[in-house]
Amino acid sequence: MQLHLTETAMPEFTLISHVLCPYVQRAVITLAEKNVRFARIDIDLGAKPEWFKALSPLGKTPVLRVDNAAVFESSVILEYLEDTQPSPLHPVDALERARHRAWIEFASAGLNDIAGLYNAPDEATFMTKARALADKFTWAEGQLGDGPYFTGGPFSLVDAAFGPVFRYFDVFDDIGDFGVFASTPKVKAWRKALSARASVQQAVAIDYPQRLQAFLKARGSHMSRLMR
Ligand SMILES: N[C@@H](CCC(=O)N[C@@H](CS)C(=O)NCC(=O)O)C(=O)O
Repeated sequence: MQLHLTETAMPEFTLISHVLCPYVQRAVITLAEKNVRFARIDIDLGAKPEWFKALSPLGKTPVLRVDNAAVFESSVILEYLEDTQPSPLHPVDALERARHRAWIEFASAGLNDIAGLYNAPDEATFMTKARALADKFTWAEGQLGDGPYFTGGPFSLVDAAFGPVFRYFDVFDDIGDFGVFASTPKVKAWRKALSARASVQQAVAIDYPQRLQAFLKARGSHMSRLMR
């Protein structure tokens, strides 16, 4: 009887997603690290379904449906999962938690720079964005110890947020060396450790690199031209 009650009390999770979205990936990684079962629905953000527009106040992925409620904003989804699911990925100490939340925000700022990089219309703008990213990774370098992860040993939500940031560079590296990691050896090692983590690897489909390449080529940007 007790087991039956526990089972029926489990909420049903559906993650409304997009195949390339890095914010979706951080939620998928967190769900995997916490061993939470969920359904995933990938939508076309270029032609948003009516049901999605009705569900998502900002019209953005990810949205986590929890039974009939919709949780939006990836960092809020991460915090909700941390509050309700096993296998903690935040430190216990309040100040450390605050630091981790701040570095998740920092990862989001890095994602904005990455969008700026692949959308840059000309070389000058492109180089400015590459430098902004190099500066961000220099800041990250100062936070890292001996690794392999952000805090050293245990995988954290900060790692879940940075896995998708680094994944872009697996495709960018085939386009050129933009010097983004030139003076950050610890970040390079962190990137490598995250790319070997099963939850990070499995957050995207097998054809992700080809899909990202097609997306980048179609931007009409400086990076698109470098790809020809
Ligand atoms: N701050 C949001 C950002 C999410 C976001 O920008 N999602 C993009 C896809 S990666 C999106 O849905 N864009 C569609 C749009 O803005 O119309 C979060 O952390 O969840």
